[in-house]
Amino acid sequence: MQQLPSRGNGQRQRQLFAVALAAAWALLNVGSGAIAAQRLSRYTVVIQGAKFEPEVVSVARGDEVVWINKDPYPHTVTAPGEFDSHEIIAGASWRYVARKVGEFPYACTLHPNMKGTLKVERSAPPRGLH
Ligand SMILES: [Cu+2]
Repeated sequence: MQQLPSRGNGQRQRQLFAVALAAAWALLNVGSGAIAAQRLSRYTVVIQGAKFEPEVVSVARGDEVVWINKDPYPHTVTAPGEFDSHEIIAGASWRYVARKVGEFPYACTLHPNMKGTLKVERSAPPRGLH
């Protein structure tokens, strides 16, 4: 009689273990999915107050950079000979896929004091260090 409850507990523990295993497996799958999704990243540069924020952005080759103009007037993102957004009107954005490795200083042709730098590295920088 006294052994029955303990046998019941053992079964319950095995069930809990199975549930824990399933949960761990689900977490692992979610984790690897997140890592795969991070392989190509999207970076955002906000244009506000006639400034690029952040001024310097470091990405990996293949990453996408989006400049969002939050000013009520147009700007450009122009690295002569490399890339040129042309006029990004108020509230609009411009997407660029960084395919070429290097360091690209750029400016706004409408406001030459507005400067930024796009750094494109061969491989992804270690996560959490930027
Ligand atoms: Cu500008």
